[in-house]
Amino acid sequence: MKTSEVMTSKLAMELEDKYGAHNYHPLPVVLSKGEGVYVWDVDGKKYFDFLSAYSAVNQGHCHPDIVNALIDQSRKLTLTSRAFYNDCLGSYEKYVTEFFGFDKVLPMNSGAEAVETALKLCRRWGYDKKGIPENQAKIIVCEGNFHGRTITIVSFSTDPDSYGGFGPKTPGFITIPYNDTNALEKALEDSNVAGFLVEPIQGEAGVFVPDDGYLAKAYKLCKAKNVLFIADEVQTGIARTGKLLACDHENVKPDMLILGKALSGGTIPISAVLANNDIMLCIKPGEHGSTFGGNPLAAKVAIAALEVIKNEKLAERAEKMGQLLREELSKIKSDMLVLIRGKGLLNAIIIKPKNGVEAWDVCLKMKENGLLAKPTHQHIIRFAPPLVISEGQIREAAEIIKKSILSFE
Ligand code: IF1
Repeated sequence: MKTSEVMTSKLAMELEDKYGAHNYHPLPVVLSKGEGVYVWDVDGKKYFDFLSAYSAVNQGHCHPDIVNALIDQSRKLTLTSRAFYNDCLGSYEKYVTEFFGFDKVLPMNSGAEAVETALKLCRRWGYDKKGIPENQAKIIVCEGNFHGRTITIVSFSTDPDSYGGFGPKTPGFITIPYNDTNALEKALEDSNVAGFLVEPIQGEAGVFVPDDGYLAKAYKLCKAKNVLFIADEVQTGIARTGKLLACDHENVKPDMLILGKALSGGTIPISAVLANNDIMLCIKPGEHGSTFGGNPLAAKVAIAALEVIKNEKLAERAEKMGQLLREELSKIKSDMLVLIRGKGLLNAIIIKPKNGVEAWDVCLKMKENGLLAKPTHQHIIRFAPPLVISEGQIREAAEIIKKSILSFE
């Protein structure tokens, strides 16, 4: 492509189709700019971003404080590898462990890498500290889970689109129904269980909010059987659900906390596993790591991203704006809108198909009207705007959602 060629929507989609793997089915919109709660397409049309890159952009697109931290550090030192020390990582490790209240952090890059790290840590703790016989450790996971796309993670997925055609599966996982403490209690009878990996709210499953008390009961059952409670807060964490962590709604302090996405404010991939010494020190030098894990650039960006969460009180804002959004959506009178659910600013609606119109068509109509969202599974539309959204913007966005749904009446 000649550099002078204008990037039109048509050209952008053609290039991706011709030269990119077909592992996604994006909504037909080509974005070129983001700021706060808004994104713009290549033709200059402005949209509310109601997906926030699946909760990676909690602080709003291109937040100036985070971008400035990125620019400043990128002019000094971006990557040393962990073969050497650098002058940023230690301060970040102190900052983030104090921010979330753990002894130590193991810095990684993608959410899936952090989940894999937690699984390795859990198994190693099971052998070294719980005395599980070698290669017998089991980890309990929930039906409807989404923890990433690696072979081990999809091995314990219950979604054929995730695991189909990628066998053989990694062994050592027990699957139980989500939001079912009786099933968990039964599974915990197995003395070789080392951990329970759970999303405090199942995002991909369609913003499935468990019953009040589920997390606290599950945690208690795990402690009674000396099993690690591992919270995957890659999507629910960092203020998204109206508290710093979704576990905070039930005052549950997980044994291992997995973070990603908004840990960088959506600038570069940054993830982490936090735990106390008795777990974290089970992994010895040379037994785990990654080229970019804990790089100086990520260290500075992550501090800036968390400072924004704290200074702009984004958890409190998510709580308030989420309530307002659900209130506004509940005023929409349409038999297509059958359910609204969520916590903070992690919400979803369920669309009942009507005259062949499905959630995808509603998303296309919302796009036309200036709001971007995408269905998860066939009939569920997730609404997760950046947490910096204002009351006026919530009302304006709700109007767009209402107008779009009623256009099919
Ligand atoms: C995609 C879903 C959401 C996650 C939880 C770990 C990860 C994710 C709870 C892995 C990632 C992303 C992946 C992204 C779309 C998005 C997603 F639709 F795929 F399922 F949010 F619900 N734990 N979720 O939600 O983190 O390796 O992606 O950094 O397109 O696959 P990652």
